[in-house]
Amino acid sequence: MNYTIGIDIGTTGTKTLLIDEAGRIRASAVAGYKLMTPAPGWAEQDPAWWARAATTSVREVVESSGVDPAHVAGVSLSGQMHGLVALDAAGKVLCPAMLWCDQRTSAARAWIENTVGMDRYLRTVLNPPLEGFTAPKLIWLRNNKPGIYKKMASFALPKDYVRFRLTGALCTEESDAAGTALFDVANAQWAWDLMEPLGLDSSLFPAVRRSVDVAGTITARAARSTGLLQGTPVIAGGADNTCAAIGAGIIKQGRVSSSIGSSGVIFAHTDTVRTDPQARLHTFNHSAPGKWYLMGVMLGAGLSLKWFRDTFAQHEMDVEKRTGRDAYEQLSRLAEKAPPGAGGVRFLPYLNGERTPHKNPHARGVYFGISQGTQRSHMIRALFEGVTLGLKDSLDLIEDVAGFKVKEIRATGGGARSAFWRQMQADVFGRPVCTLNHDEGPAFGAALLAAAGAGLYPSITAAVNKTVKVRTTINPNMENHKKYLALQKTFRSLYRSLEPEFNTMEND
Ligand code: XUL
Repeated sequence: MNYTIGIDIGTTGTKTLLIDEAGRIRASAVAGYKLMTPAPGWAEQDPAWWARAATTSVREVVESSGVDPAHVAGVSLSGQMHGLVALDAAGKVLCPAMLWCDQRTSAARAWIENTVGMDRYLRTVLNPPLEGFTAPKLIWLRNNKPGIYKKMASFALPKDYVRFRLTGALCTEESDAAGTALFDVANAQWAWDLMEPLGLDSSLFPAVRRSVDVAGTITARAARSTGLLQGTPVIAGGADNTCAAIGAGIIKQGRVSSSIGSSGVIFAHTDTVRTDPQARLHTFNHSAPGKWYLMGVMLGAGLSLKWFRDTFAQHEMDVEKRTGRDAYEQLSRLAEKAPPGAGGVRFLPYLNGERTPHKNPHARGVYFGISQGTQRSHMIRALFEGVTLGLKDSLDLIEDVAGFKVKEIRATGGGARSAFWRQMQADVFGRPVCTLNHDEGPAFGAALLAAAGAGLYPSITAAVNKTVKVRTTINPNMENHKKYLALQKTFRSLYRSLEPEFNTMEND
């Protein structure tokens, strides 16, 4: 029997899976790390934490599975997108990595848009240089840390940095390169014609592979720290969203997933390049070679719930400590007690600004409609509803742009574990919501890329067809759906009314 390993470099931790060639999970390990927010809107991590988390978790799965390392056919990685790891000529990290949820780069974004012109930019990159993307981070670094920028010889995306540490070879691959917003998405190459106007040296940009390509092999040093054999192939891998999509079987036009983790994502596979004329959706390269996807991203999905738990749910957290009963589970039980519509309370889930559909880093969270009769259960339900309505905004846009009607949605991520939230998704979307035989997130997709890349399967499609199956289908309650359609109107008009306030608030 052959085995593969998938490593997902997430925002709150790294998850590693060891699977057999039939897709069965033999071992899994998680290693957490913190998120640094040294200033409002900043989000940073030390890339060394990722590398350490990857090596310790790989060692753990190799040891706990009892699998002979000689039978590990390949390793691959997935990771949080858009991060910037600045490296010097010797491959040393020059400063903490700026992450996807870092919002400090508004001035750099505006500079890029004015310098190149949005029409020209969108023609090649197909996506605007949003605050969280890598492009404005590079410009921010040049403007604000010129000493570091001068020493920078190349940059890496988070999982590419970890692969570099495992193999000694630095490269990226199409799905993560697309998220830099410096990539020619239709032609799958760096957007070379934009480098000159932006003053970016082409030598900074690493080689681009396909997700299924062998990108290097485990070095002697990495072999010592992970327990793998030196020479084990390391397959390029993909962005966390494409790997999650692969794990959910989204490798065919018409298939769509909703993923609720820290961020919330609606992901639709497309066989051809499709773009939203207003660039509210992202158009990026899939990890399935030669394919693309449309994606709507909300920045504060699970994060909104985490904020509520950490700020207002001390009681539930105490109960969790005493009894082991998950605080989130307790909160969703409480939300269930309130009726759809949450007694008139509305929640706008824009704690860290929003990408889809508003592209506005200045948007903020809002509770609206609180009355004397409002109870805690209403507040919590309103939060679940606000996040789910935010995802519906992306779903509606995707249907418009992709030109097909979404028949069912595959639910993934932490949010899919709650039966209450799955039913709410079905009711808000007005479509059946499915769960899958695996819900291991991007690490599973990365392990499948390793299987395809190492030749255990002829293609990633074959690997997915063999290992990913729909397990359950939840049908929408159409009565509730009607209510949610009405609610969606207020949800949208509230944002529109408040937009001017959001945009000036920061100056107060
Ligand atoms: C996608 C995005 C997030 C991160 C989180 O554009 O920014 O989903 O990849 O891991």
